[in-house]
Amino acid sequence: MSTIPFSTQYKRIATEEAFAPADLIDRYRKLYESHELNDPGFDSLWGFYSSSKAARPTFIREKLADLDAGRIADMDATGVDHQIIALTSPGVQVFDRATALSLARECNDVLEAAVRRHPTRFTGMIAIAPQAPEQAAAELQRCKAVGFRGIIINSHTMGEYLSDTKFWPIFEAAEALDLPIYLHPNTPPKSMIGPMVDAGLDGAIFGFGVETGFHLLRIIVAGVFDRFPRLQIIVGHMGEALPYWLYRLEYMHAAGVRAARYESMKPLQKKIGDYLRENVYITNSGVAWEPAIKFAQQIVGVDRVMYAMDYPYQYTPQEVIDLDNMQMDLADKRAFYQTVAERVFKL
Ligand code: 1DF
Ligand code: MN
Repeated sequence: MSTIPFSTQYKRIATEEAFAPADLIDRYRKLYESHELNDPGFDSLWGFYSSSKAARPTFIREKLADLDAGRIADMDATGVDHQIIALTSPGVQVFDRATALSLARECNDVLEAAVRRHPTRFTGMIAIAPQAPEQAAAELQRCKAVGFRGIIINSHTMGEYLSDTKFWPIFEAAEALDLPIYLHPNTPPKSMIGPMVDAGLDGAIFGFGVETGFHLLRIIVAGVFDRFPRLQIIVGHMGEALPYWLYRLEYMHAAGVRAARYESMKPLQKKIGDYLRENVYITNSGVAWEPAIKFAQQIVGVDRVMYAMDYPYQYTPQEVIDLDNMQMDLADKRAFYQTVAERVFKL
């Protein structure tokens, strides 16, 4: 039972909450032990979380697999009314096409059943295999029909980015089905991660943000939102720092385009900030920090910033108290915790 007197002036909807069936974690452990993937980021992340006996990874393994009483008790203890749940990173994006497709389907079935058991507490996002874009689009259709309200993609897929047009059938389907894509972090690919691992900076501490902010930027400068103007992408961790970069991004993008410096860098219909304000939602996953949240609200608007706990990776009850105590108008706080998510996920 909760001993914390949580504010009841709004619902708390947490939008980047993770799960993983125990057998997927087992597959991650075996994939790590096989050294077949040749991905130092995966080895660093799941070499640790799949088998470390330390308290935090043990807690996380147990909680990832729980889609019933334990998870709901933790939500009750932190005043979280509703979780938007997604398969943990890197999802099925580290397996061969056939395995990834069948695993995505299996994991989606597990999550769908949990949402059916706890419809007032859980909403699901769809795991897909970007390795097979056309089949992934079909899985979106199947899952939307049974109640899923978003899509999870864990950044790069074996070193490839969604800015590559071969992945655009996924964007086309997401736009047509009106399903937002949560572009969730992954560790950087082998081509980028080089000197991060030896410094311990490859994971959620920094590498995740570099990789995922970079990925969203690649999507923007490739013209994805000009081609799919109604597409909506959600990014966590305060927009993976892009709001803070925005002035420089716009200045240097315009300069690069004017000078025709890169063949690939074409003019865009809008400024980078316009895409952030029209096609991107930001969550505060991992960042329970008032100045950063207010800055994002100032840059993209109060109607584009949402709450996320990143359960079970950041199950820190004090953070809910800190966020409740932000010096912010009640209407804006309600937007942050509740009403933006209600609109985005059609709750
Ligand atoms: C971690 C953080 C792992 C996040 C995650 O999935 C994750 C972590 C494997 O702390 O290692 O989703 N996160 O979003 O901050
Ligand atoms: Mn996360």
